[in-house]
Amino acid sequence: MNDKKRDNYDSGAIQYLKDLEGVRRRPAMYIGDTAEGGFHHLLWEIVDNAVDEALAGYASNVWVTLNEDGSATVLDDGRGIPVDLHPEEGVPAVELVLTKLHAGGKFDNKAYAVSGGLHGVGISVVNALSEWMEVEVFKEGKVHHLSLSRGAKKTDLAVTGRTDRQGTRVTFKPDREIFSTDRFDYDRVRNRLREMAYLMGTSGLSIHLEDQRDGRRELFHYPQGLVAYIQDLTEGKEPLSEVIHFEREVEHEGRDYGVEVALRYTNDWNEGVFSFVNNIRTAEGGTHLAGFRSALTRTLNAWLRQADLLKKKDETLPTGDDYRAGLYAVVSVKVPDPQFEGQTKGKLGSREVEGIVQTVVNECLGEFVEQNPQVARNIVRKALLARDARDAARKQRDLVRRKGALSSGSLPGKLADCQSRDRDETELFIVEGDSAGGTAKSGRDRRTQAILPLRGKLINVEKNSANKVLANQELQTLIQAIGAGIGEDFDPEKARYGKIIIMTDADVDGSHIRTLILTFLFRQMRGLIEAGRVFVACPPLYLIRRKGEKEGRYLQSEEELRRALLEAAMQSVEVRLGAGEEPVPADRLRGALEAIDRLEAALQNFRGERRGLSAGEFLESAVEGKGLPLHLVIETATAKRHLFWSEEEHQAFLAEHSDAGVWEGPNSAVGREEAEFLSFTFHEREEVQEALAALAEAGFPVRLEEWRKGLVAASGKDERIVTSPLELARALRELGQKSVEVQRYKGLGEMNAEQLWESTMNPQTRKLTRIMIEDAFEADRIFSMLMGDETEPRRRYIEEHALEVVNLDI
Ligand code: TTJ
Repeated sequence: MNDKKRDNYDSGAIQYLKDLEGVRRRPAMYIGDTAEGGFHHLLWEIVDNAVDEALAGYASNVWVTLNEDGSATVLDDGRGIPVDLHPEEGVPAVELVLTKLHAGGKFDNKAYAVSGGLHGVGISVVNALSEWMEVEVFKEGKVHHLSLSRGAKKTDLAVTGRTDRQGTRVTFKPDREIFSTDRFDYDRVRNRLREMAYLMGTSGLSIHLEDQRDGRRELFHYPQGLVAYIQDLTEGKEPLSEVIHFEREVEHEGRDYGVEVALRYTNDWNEGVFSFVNNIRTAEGGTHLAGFRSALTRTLNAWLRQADLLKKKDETLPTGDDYRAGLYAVVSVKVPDPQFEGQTKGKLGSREVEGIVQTVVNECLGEFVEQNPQVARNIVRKALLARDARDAARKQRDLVRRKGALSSGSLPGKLADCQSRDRDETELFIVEGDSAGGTAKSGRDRRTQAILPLRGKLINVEKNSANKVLANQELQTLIQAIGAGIGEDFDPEKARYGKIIIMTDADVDGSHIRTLILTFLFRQMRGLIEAGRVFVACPPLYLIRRKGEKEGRYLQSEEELRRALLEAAMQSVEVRLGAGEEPVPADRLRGALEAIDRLEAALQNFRGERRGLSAGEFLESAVEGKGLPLHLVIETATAKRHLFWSEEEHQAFLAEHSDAGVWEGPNSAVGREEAEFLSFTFHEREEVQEALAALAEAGFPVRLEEWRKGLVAASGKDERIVTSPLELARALRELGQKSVEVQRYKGLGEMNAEQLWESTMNPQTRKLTRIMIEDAFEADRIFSMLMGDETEPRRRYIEEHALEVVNLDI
């Protein structure tokens, strides 16, 4: 590097780090939020980059691994991120894309690449929000390695070995300091990867997913692309035809657009239409969907007229709604520089696209119906039936309305209404069973909270016609209480409550009833869910209170319980740094407890049994001046263990044994079974060292020999000698536990009115989960499965998911 470049680079590097610190200060600006959504966003960002390489025709496999330590690895077999020096900045290109904000995805001219689309915040944002990140580029026989942490570079890019493979591998762990969750959700990841595989199937892409935490693995490979998507979406339904598929490229004002549509009609009355722009789902639709819908109605009605299928001259034609019944379709467009609008930027706004899609669908579908009159006839007949059913349902509603069930004037007797008429502050609790309903009635805030107990069997919306559903007593009660009508008459503005909250037990029955209610709302009052007004209450799992006291705290998770027990220790346990010494004062003890909590969290997924070194042995391996080890290499033949404290020592050792197969994590060139050496990285090293430093700051010993002398933890007469930080953590938790009572709740029925209010209904203290239709494909599939005719998949699904508080992937 010449001096000028170096100066450039140094001042650049400082600026980049500042930019990424800005990302850490305001993460939501870049990834939406710091909960589940933003957490997974980091993974989509990395995957998008690998998939772009496949889209460009240079990679055909992407491997995604969810690791035991909470990190994720993405590997592709593409060209590898460039490692050569950037001409102006004098830094390896790979380093630049990882450390410079908005440099991601810009090193190639990718008109419709995924990473240039909706997600595209750049991989430097992932770096900024990761506790650590390892990047390996396999190129021209060499392994180039770079490690980073929280936006900063930890090591320079260096060649660390030789390889036969080609591609890029990125492993990263989202930062616990930023995110409120620390777990990748398998279902969420699989749904997204599967969707990508469908959308990009025809380019030959295979996406491999493996969950190291439980061994699950799946391959997504759909060379038939959207046709396979629609086939799978309509599986188990009665189709009216094969999948109709067409794809066109269109030039418009000098720019290239792509339109691809796959559609199929089935015999059911639901609709499943999904739209995408540049391979990103547009949940709120937009101009492409509008163009598709109007062309569909126009083309089919034109065919209907010329085929003389109307019996009477003045008969009304089916409407767009009638053509939606039983329709399953994917509309995928490629748009240069797309404009997005709407609340979540999930709606395509680009005006020119409507006409482009319209023209393509008019032509292609027009041609299809000309050539397949039998299919066209079936589709059109179905729409005529839908039209008639719509008329009949209207009559039925009028009838029911006259009897009072749908009018807002009369309210069901079971409803305990609230006093307030200011809708924004009101809530309707739908409660399972009369007994919990009674408790809720006495526990509620009468001013703003209404209670509707539902009892007995709710009718299954998936299996019954609209008329029957409307005639069902329990559902009529619910429709009356909400007061906004249903189906096409549904008007969310008329809903009598601001929030609809479903409150059921956290068991199998509870989840079944919750699903029945959600299915009904999804099919008949979808607008409420879309507006984010439907919630699930989260009753607590535990009540913890000090012995002899009445007041306690409600806890929602094991994690909260762990913290609460340490907190209890704070109140009741004395710690002395040696026998006969003064107890550690309260402020220092608090600092120590926080450090211990951090230590336990960092070592929580250590999985010593798989690495051949326990968490305790790891801590014991600390060496003066060098700290904890960074790598462990195991010789498989002899089980001999080699520890390394630096990257250099580790690489030197491996280089010396470079003929031997080394397994270094999932998707290594050699399988774990065949390898002569297993190599592990202790990514938790830094976090553990920081926790130990915090413990030292609170006055606790740094060196192991000092711990060996024995510390004393005591609660009253119960005294324990501990000789390591982990033993201290265990003793504190056990002693803390003795001062409290922990009650586990199995259902709402175990709580009295006051407890139910305090733990589940009080807006100040409760927790609610908002139901969102994040994945309508999944929602539709799951509802059909849970409520449809096939019993086996339903049983399996309920068994797998019953105990999750709410997890319908919607
Ligand atoms: C860019 O243009 C020159 C050749 O390489 C192109 C490129 O960047 N390829 C690329 C990036 N392939 N794979 C990636 C990639 C893969 C993963 C897993 C993660 C990231 C951030 C990028």
